[in-house]
Amino acid sequence: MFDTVPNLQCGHHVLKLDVPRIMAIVNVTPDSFSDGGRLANTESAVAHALKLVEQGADMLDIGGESTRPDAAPVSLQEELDRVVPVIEALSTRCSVPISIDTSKPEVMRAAVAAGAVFINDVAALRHEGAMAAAAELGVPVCLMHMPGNPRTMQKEVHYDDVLVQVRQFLTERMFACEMAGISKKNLVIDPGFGFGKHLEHNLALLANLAYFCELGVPVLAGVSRKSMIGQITGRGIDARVSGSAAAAMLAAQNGAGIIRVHDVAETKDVLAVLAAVQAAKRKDHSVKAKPAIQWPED
Ligand code: YH5
Repeated sequence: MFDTVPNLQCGHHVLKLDVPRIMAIVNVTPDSFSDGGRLANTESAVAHALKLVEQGADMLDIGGESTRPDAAPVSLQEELDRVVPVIEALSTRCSVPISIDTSKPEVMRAAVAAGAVFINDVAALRHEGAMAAAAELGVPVCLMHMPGNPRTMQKEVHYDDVLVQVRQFLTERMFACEMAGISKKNLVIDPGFGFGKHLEHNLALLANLAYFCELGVPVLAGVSRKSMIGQITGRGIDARVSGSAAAAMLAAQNGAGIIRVHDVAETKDVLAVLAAVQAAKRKDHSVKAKPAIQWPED
């Protein structure tokens, strides 16, 4: 599909995917920034978002609902009250496209009216009315793989072949979008790291991310600070920056067009290192890497 460079038209912004782009996470949940009430919460979320743009974020992902299995569900009004003021404030003050992280059609509509130009839906438009809302709004959409819903997804995790099954799911959702009148040019796909997956599945997805690029739309990867990084490094959530940066580099190397992260400055650096090394890669030599230590039987 992409002979040249895939571009995502996000409102008046063009997100050029010639190099991997950084989507910065902005959680607008009461405990994420402050406990000083709604206005203080909005102001600190906006300040945090602007700082992430300064660090080099290529887009902002604004979310008002936690997707953790144990999180209390957030009412529609509460989610609107959290995200709409933040999007309104940012859309006039910031230079990068704003994504709304939601599964609710009403939130999609209000967010786009407030200035969001991208929909990030972990439920891949399966909620009632979400597909129609996205089609009507005409902005790009990220379809993520998640078996069941956030409360059930980690209950019975089993795949015969995680790559094949996740790709099958995403192919079906892409087809449903096409049927609803959403152009393939407006689609992004995401294997959904940590959503209904164990470590072995997350590793298989990261190692073989290029398998999803074959579907001909940009691939988004979100590994930042997730438990897979904790399981590999043995570190708690606040000490997963290096592990997350390494995983971001691997995702980019394996074809991700957009990387969803908390730590923008650190991710920017690892992607710069990757780009510099990739630019130096010689096309006329096929140099095979050898393991650092070779055992006698090798
Ligand atoms: C994603 O992968 N993830 S919310 C648990 C953590 C840390 C982070 C235990 N929304 C994705 O970020 N949207 C989320 O530590 C997403 N892709 C897309 N497209 C979960 C999250 C997180 C969960």
